[in-house]
Amino acid sequence: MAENITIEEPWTRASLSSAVKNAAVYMVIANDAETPDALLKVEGTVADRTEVHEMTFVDDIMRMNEVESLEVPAKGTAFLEPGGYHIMLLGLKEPLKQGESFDLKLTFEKAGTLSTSVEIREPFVKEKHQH
Ligand SMILES: [Cu+2]
Repeated sequence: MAENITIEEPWTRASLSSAVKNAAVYMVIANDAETPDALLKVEGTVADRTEVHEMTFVDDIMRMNEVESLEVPAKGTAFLEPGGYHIMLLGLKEPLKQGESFDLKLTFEKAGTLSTSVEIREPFVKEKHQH
């Protein structure tokens, strides 16, 4: 049942320029059911492809791998956050503009398909002061 799944605070960053063709989307997925669920598929119209990715570091080198499914534990949460799991938008059709939003459709193994509105926040700006 879709009512067992709640998407909290879905967000991404605005594109710094039109040359940027990819973006990562973050959110918290809460499962209120007594059984685990899994995110299987994400669809949207803002990009050519939408994948679920995991970011890992191997010998200090950042890698991103597509995952077939992302488990959401029973009575638990799955965190999609910078440095970990994220939804990857590949081939953005238009730059993402701060303050706007767009829809994504998420399909879960048990809860079925639900739609969420992703908030576009300020672009990533490199820290000027590094120690
Ligand atoms: Cu990615």
